[in-house]
Amino acid sequence: ALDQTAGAFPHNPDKAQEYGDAASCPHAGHHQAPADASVHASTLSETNANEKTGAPPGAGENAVQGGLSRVRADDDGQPLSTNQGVPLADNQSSLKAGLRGPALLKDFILREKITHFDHERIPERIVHARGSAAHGYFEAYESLSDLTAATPFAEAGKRTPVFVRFSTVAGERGSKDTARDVRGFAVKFYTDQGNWDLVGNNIPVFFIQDAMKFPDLVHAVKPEPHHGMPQAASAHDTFWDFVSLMPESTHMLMWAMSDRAIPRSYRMMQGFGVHTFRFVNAQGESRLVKFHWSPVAGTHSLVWDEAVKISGADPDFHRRDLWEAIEAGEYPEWELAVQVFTDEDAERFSFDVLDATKIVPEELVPLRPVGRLVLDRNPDNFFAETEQVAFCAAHVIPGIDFTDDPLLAGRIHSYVDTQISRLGGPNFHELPINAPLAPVHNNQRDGMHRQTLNRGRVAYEPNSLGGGCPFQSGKMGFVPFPEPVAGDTLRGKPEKFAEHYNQATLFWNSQTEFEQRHIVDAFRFELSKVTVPAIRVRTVSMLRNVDEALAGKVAKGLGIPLPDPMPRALETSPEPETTHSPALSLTARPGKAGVRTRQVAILVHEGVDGAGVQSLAKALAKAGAIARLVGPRVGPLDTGKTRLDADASVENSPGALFDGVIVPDGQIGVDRLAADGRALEFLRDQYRHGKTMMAVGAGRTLVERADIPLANPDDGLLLVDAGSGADAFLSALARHRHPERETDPPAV
Ligand code: HDD
Repeated sequence: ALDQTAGAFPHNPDKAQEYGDAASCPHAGHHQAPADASVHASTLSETNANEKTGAPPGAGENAVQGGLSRVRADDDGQPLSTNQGVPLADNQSSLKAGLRGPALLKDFILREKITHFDHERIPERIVHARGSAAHGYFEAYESLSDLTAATPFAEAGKRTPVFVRFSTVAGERGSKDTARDVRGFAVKFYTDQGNWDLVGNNIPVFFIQDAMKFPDLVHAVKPEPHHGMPQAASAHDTFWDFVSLMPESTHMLMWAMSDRAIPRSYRMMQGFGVHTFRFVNAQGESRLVKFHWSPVAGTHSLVWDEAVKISGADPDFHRRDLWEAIEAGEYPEWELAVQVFTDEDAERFSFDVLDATKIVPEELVPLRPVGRLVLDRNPDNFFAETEQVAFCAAHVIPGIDFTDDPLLAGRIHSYVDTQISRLGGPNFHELPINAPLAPVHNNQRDGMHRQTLNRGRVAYEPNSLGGGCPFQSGKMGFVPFPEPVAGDTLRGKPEKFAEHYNQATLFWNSQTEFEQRHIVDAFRFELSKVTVPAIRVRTVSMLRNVDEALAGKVAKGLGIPLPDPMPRALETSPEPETTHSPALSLTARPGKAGVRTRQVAILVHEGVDGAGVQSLAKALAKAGAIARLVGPRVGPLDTGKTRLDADASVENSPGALFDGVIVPDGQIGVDRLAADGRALEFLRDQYRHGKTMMAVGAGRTLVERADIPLANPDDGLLLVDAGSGADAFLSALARHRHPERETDPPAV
């Protein structure tokens, strides 16, 4: 029998295991081979083993395994060859009859190269096409074996390798990172009992309650089918037409119109499993569970004007940020917390936990931290890993089970199905990035692109010719939670699913003033892009059921009278347990990273105080912030005694890309900067976006020239004397943003 005691499970004390010997063979006790393996497993060619075929796999070993090392390729010091390994003499010219003559059909080298190139693209994901990923590990804080048999939670300190992909939803593969959109947060755990994929989002609820509506939702938000516009945007008629006819989307719309939908970084957003899942322990007892990832760096967002400008200045803003942080050793980290409750608790809630448009407020069920996720390695190859990774909501392991959430039900089907066309067949699980580290043994065979060389004559079960292998593991395997089922076969929804507004109101009530302002602005912006007036009116009528002030402000912003509230499905709504949940505000989640990895521009020109710039840059670096010298152009600048090397320019790196700015002292340099409209625009954007700004000595002139009001400077606008200010700047920067200076319309 398999040894299932917690301590006997192999650990993954670090990610190196992914490539090491430990990963290339099954762990002792995880597979029981037939008593005499040679009788059943050997083939006639065994004795002819050579370098290519290798030694026969050891007892119970799976050929697909071996981590990623077996497929890594390095070309260092190697000659060019064809795909058949034939050395290439000349990679410059096609084969011709005479130097000016026709190219020849027999040029198999040219044809192989072009043919491969012609097929280098695969279909992009129908949703979540644009994304970025990284490797890392999950580490459990403590054993959760009383709650779940899921092996990543087996004991304190246990590490499970993971691959995590973040994404936008609506945009195509090459679209901008900073679109207003939900972000995917998909985690593949390579556990020692198989792969578990927690395929979540950065928003804890969803637009719809039933998978039946998913294709409609996606068709509505994607570019409109007649002209293919707009790209990566929900601000258009079809999206708002659909959601305003689907009041169940109201709660999600509140989140999607909040700053949550424009995160500052993938490293600075929460993640949620969204659905209610089940934990099942070794005794078969079950609790309901919700999964929450919280970033150690805090949950931070952009503001809309900034997101728009970043999308022009650096469409790869989030991809670059994730990549650079990991390369710099600033490993992004999240804490996993669970909300655990019983079926009886769930019965009592005013909402249905099977309804993915609802959260379980933290006031009802507190969060219990259970482990941490660390991303510490960038992929070697974007296509082979980030593009070919196949997440699947159906991938669960013993200890984790589904609930009857009707949105989840559709997902359990959809993901494998979509990979079959996206990745070209049923063997996508053999791609190195998808292959589990746990052994795979079954009688599934053949199909497109099959890698495994299944040995022996037996491909069925039961069998006697293979010694009965591979065999069922009974209770040691995945046993579904025996949830009782009752009821007629019908299409419909449970009663509590009909309440659509309580939690939208809860979200609105829990936002601070500036967050509410941003929500109003986002509705106004999005609906202003809608061309059919009736759709605007319908949306505002829906918002009247959330909050009168919200609806009033949006109506005013659109220049329309307040319509009647949309009729509710329920005459009397159930009383919500809570009407205010502070945890729903971004301001409740500052994180612990302070200024680490924050990007600060120091504007430089010939004639600024070079020594002052250097000492500020040093102080920033010491605190873990990243100082960039932004000049009129890149390259060395003479500042008198010191020479500064500008690594960015006001042309290639405008103000929206930075978390803060410093204008150094030195009148001559500052005057030169003031003559450059881009430097003034840089400061205006920094001001408008609520960034931390500091002017040292004569640097003040530049701020004045940019028409930034200095009469009552807020905490994020510092005017200091030469040689001071570094500490004040750093503590203002740690506040992320200074929304108190915002006005509508912006003053600057
Ligand atoms: Fe989905 C991809 C998350 C509802 C069908 N989904 C996809 C990805 C994420 C999510 C993060 C990208 C995975 C990656 O990085 O490769 N999806 C969600 C969440 C949902 C949700 C949190 C609601 C709670 N999805 C949902 C429904 C369906 C799908 C209801 C279909 C019935 N999702 C898919 C898909 C995708 C996908 C079509 C596209 C590419 C892929 O799967 O691999 O199967």
